[in-house]
Amino acid sequence: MSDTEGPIKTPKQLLYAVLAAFLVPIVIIVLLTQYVGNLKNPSNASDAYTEEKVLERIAPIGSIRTEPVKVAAAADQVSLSDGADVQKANADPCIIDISAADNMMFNTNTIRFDSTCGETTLNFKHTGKLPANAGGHNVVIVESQNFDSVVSKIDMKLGEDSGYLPNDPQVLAKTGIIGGGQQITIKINTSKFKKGGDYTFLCSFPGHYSIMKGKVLIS
Ligand SMILES: [Cu+2]
Repeated sequence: MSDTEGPIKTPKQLLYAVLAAFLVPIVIIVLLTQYVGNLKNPSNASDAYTEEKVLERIAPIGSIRTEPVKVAAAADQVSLSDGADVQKANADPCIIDISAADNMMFNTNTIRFDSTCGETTLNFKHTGKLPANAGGHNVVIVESQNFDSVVSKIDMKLGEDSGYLPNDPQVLAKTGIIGGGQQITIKINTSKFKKGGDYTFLCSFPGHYSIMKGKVLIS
């Protein structure tokens, strides 16, 4: 008869069965709690949508910095006076960056040619907004003693690309006239400039040269 009454046959077995009936559910609950707690933690899943984490995930894989930005930054650092500093900002002494804005001023009063360069690259940028035919600028280099003679030859009929100047031996170098936002580059053979000579750069847009001018130093 007692065989059919189940597995518990002694008081000791009954005691274990009762204890197990309490302890097993408690152990299961504790384990479940830990399992759910761990779901939150691995790799900080709960932080996945913080601003920092989102920005980290959508961060661009690279960025591009264009050269004009760098030129503008270099020009901003120097004030209006010292060409040597303009070139110091540009590591290569054979490259000269110079600019002018709608206020009819170059960003420097001095540019410096290094006679050992042979050929110097001159980058000129119009940082203003006026179009070339209304407020264009350029860079012309002359011997200072020929300044008046050269500006007397300015003639708008010659066109913007000529800098409104004829091809004249007194014009040692010139760029075309450019408008706001434009940039122009010329190569200048600096071997024809004498060390210690007196040279001037100017803008040959009619009326500008009286204030848009500066010294070219040859070192
Ligand atoms: Cu000008």
